[in-house]
Amino acid sequence: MRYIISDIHGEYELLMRLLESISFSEGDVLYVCGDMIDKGGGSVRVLDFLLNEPNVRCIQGNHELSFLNYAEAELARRGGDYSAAQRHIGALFSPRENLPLDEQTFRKLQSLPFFAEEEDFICVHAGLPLDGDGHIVPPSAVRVPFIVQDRNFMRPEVVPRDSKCVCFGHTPVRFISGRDEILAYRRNGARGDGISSYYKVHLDTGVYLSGVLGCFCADDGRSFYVRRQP
Ligand SMILES: [Mn+2]
Repeated sequence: MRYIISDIHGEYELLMRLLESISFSEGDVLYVCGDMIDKGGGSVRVLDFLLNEPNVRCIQGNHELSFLNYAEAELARRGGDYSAAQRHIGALFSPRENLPLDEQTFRKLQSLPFFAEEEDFICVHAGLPLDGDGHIVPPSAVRVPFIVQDRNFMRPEVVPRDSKCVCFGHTPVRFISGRDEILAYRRNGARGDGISSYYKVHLDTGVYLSGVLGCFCADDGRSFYVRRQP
């Protein structure tokens, strides 16, 4: 099965519990719509896991983009010597975690794309612009700041008229629906269960506010959640 998630924000334990709850295994693929890091206490472990797992496809969100801007400046200040910069780079994450981000994982993070596209869906972090006919502008033609920071695409009245579903996060769904649940916009007259039966899927359950982390199955349209234990 193909699963899609967004805005994990350093919640390593919740991510592990979520993958366990869906019995995530070799035959599955997980798509991650950015903002894997910051806020929660497990950013390094989240990156170590996601970027080194063969069946996980990640894209950058605004948090990865700004982390890399800072980290690349630290690196340049030390003549590109990663081991000299590593302590300063690690200090960007929660000090409680206190784990080094290894260079190989850092290089993988630097090379992450800003969108992932499949036959039936496109993943971006925040959104895509629509043209005058309500079709999405192809992600390869959209500027990076827009794709990771947009706040228009999340509005319920913005409905892309394309055959591919657009999956995104960035803004907690609760600010739209009042609920900490994935918001999937079903196509008028859609019959199937797969993701092509949806216009767009808003995935950010605002885990740092709600304690809820969820993912969406692109093949059967089901949502799965885990909750932080009190
Ligand atoms: Mn974001």
